[in-house]
Amino acid sequence: MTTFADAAVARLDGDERVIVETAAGFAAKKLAPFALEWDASNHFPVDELREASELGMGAIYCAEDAGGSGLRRLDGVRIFEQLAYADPAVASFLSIHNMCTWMVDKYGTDDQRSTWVPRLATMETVASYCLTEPGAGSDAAALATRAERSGDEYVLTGVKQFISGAGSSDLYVIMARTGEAGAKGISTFLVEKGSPGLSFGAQEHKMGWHAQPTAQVILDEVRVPAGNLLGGTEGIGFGIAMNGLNGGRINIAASSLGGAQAAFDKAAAYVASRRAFGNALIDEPTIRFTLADMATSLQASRLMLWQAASALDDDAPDKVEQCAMAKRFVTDTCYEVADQALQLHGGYGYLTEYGIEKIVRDLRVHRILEGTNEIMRVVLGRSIATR
Ligand code: FAD
Ligand code: 2MC
Repeated sequence: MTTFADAAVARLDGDERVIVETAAGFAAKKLAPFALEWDASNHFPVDELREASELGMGAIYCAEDAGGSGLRRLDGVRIFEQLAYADPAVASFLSIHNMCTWMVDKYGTDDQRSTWVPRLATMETVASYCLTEPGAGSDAAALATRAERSGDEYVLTGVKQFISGAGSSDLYVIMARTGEAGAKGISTFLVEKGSPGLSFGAQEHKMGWHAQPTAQVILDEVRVPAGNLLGGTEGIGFGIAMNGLNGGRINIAASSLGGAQAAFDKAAAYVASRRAFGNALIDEPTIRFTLADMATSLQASRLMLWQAASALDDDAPDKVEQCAMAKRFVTDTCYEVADQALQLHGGYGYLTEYGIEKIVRDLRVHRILEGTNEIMRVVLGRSIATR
């Protein structure tokens, strides 16, 4: 069956299509066959992530001079859709790693870029993004982790909450306070695993995202060289964190799209073969209407994501709003599509082996993290009110 997603890819130009097909081929071979097993065993597939990096997926939209792939955000969201078609949890982690890599590439000093970006691109170094704290989630600018200058070092103390990759990752990109209260007093630091005073909380037990770890990152007077202050300037860390998240938000949404597309394809095939009341379920008009609405939702999500990604590529004046709008719409809409796909499977959708309930569990958290969907509305609402 040719889906509308396939048709959208078929219309891309040659290079664009090769990028998408490379990601799809990798995902089908290296991720999809193992997704249920990794979910059941809480396995974080770092070896497969490193294989993805051999295809340029460790530093997708970073500059080539430092080892990045030099692709566009638009290519990025298409890649994450394909990876998530196989496993939304693994795709989402790779999107976080790419967010961190881009932050170092974009804002790092020459030394920081040449030291870290090549290793991040090959995923010899895997990175985690550390903004959230127990007392500061949505209100990220209220973070309390402190970084005090001491000679040619900084000393970091505080707790980061819900950190994806915590304990496994090699590099922690940490937002900490070096100055006044609020956004302007925040700086960003690169902290290596193994630094004395750096430890991790117990692994959280979660509804989904089982194929990647989540835990606290605990900093107890962790000393880092002053050269690990990202960009070499205090007070610019909140802007670095937020600009990283603009891309992160559309990549997480692309992971929702890939997961929902997979759930839709399974549901469309299922209702074509399942018989009830003397006919295939797909011959029931209300079921066809449901599929029609689901396909429309997926296509609307895809177009919105591509537009928001292009806004980032073009550094458009409304890029923040476009990314927030796409994150809110796509993660809500695609969660709904995945849930409808489960419903169309009847009781079988609730069984693990059909792979639908995992998609629903994985996609649920996309409405919460990288800025909750309420915060996306806050961002948009402020923009509308101050026009
Ligand atoms: P709160 O901020 O306490 O919000 C609670 C509720 O209030 C939410 O519904 C929220 O939308 C609502 N709310 C808050 N303020 C407003 C408002 N002004 N108007 C309307 N509603 C509002 N963080 C990282 O830094 N790095 C990671 O790698 C990372 N990974 C994560 C992985 C998982 C599995 C999870 C669950 C979370 C992860 N997070 C990570 C944290 C995530 O970003 C936060 O959970 C999220 O930003 C919300 O913060 P909070 O949980 O403290 O909720
Ligand atoms: N892009 C670029 N800059 C941004 C920005 C964005 N998306 N959002 C805010 N800024 C800038 C803003 O322009 C301002 O800069 P300046 O002082 O130069 O004018 C500065 O940041 C402070 O912004 P606000 O005055 O709007 O700050 P406020 O504290 O009122 O609100 C808010 C900020 C709510 C938008 C921000 O705290 C937020 O996005 N919260 C959600 C937190 C979040 O997304 N967490 C995700 C954690 S990561 C994760 O979940 C993973 C899975 C990895």
